Amino acid sequence: MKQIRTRIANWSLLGLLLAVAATSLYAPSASAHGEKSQAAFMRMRTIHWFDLKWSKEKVAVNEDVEITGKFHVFEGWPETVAEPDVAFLNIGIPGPVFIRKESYIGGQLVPRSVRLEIGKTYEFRVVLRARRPGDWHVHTMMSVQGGGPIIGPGKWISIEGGSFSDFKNPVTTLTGQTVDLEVYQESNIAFWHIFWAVFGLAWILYWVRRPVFLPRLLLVDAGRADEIVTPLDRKVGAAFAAATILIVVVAMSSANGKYPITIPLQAGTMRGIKPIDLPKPTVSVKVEDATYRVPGRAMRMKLTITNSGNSPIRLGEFYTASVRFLDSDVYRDTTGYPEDLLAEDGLTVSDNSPIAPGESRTVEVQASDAAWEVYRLADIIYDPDSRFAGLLFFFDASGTRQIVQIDAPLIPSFI
Ligand SMILES: [Cu+2]
Repeated sequence: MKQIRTRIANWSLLGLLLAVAATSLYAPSASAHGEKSQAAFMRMRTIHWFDLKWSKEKVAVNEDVEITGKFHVFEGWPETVAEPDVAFLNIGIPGPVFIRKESYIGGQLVPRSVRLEIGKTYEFRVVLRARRPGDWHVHTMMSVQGGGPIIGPGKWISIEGGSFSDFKNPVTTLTGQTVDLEVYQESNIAFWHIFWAVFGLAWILYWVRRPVFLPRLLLVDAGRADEIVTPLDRKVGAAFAAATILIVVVAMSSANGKYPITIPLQAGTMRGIKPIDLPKPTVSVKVEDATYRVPGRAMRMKLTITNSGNSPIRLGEFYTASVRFLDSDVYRDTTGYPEDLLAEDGLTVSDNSPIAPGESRTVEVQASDAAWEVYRLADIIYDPDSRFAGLLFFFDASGTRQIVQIDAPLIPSFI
């Protein structure tokens, strides 16, 4: 017996040590949080996030960060992802290290799910308030019912200054009272749960003062079950029952007295979210073919670009699945876009001289960066639908931008 016990103790100790070693000695810091492992074609063909801006990269506890931008719901939405009839503008962070103070789509506050329309472009804004010190990779994301999480680009934001315990979340109710949501009603919840736990415990303790199992079993077996429960026991039982009902009723009416105005949970999908009207581009692009090398970190496209506007234009950027490939001769990012997703000079165009109004030109475009591999867009080779989609950004001499969406099969090449 003693030997078995020591053995169990030894093995438990070993297990504990292994668990500690596995969690504390080896703790790699993750740099992407879910999106890499999702199917590449889904990331390319669902939501295109662009014009993202982060108001700050460093904040103190209780300070706000604002994330703004636009997203385009791609026309060729994949079959396996339910249409975004019920979608929720979320934020991808490891728990509430920030709290979401406000979030807007098209200027409308969106605390609930919304209905998005395929093919439309929307403007969004999220206000986050810093809560827990640390370096956090903050993603904008869209949760689509029946489809899953669609994760936007993630940016590192540091919360420095202040401590977790300084965090405050004041809210003024319509009854005129200002409360701190961080701690509001905490002691009330604790009180009632402990109260009822003790109440239940008291009931059990009342009975276990006397021998619990064997003597009672034998009495029942001998046909003398009635002797186990005495008249006093019955009175105590009735007292417990009456007290329970009394406390519930009194406490409920006192809660109603203290909080006379309460509302049910507010819920329901919001319809009629306003998209933005992007001017119809005066550039049209035809994807003649598109390929990528396996293995490799680049994709190539042959594009026929027709400029039907009235100023010469150049191609400045190709965006797909959060990765931005820029031609630094034409366009430079100033928004502090996440480094691992920004290929500052990742876009090479065989002839990127200005395309004159009325001119049509076929060019070879190469989008190349480690991000293609790091973010596993190269893994489209494993996908059941080898088609890509993205946005092209053209600029004229004055910097005016035009956005053209492209979408075509993406064919691997192995030699
Ligand atoms: Cu992340």
